[in-house]
Amino acid sequence: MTPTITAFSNSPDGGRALARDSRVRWALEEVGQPYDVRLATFAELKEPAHLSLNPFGQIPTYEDDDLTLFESGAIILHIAQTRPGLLPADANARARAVMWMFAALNTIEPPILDLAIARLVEHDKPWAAERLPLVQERIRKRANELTPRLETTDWLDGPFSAGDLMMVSVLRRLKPSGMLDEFPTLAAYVARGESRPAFQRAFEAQLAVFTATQTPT
Ligand code: GTB
Repeated sequence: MTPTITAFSNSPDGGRALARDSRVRWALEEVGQPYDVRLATFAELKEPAHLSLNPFGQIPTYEDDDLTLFESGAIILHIAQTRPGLLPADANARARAVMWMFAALNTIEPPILDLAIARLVEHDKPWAAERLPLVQERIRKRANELTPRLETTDWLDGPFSAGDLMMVSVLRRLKPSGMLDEFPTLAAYVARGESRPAFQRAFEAQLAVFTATQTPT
């Protein structure tokens, strides 16, 4: 059966592939798995039909036969475990690729998410100007810790894996703030990820949705 994922019908990312359906699209493209997309508005995400797929009322979700998943990490791990292309065969190398997926989601993404919230949601709070540099410093700390790992190799641990797919996807969220440019090694790593044909296909697919749903002026 062809899996179905969910995505925003009108993504606030402006077609830049920053919403989390894009990382799932990329994983599906990497393994050559065709997929369908069901689009949802913010309001539809909070209706019972979608809440039965994801109790948190968010995208992305993944449905394939009798399996329904939410959480982009769980979805990509499932895709990588059930189709060749995103995880090494060697058991230890496989465990390390999964470790990098968790590092991306659990160590690198939280301060990046805090920055997005600080810029988009909290910017008019009286304490915003004081908080922003603290959040930026937490990102710089992690970025500087990650940088040496990528100074002499293209990918985190051997060939491109689901760990790289997740790390590149997470680091891309530093682009709107301009902070990715502070870290040339990481910016080059992200550019390598984005130059992969599978990423390009995923990017074009989400952009086509965004373009089609824009109201002509
Ligand atoms: N932990 C979950 C996962 O990894 O799947 C988080 C899922 C999540 O945050 N989904 C967001 C969502 O559905 C979309 S991706 N939000 C709607 C809601 O909560 O009501 C987050 C996102 C949103 C917008 C941008 N952007 O505009 O750039 C980027 C990322």
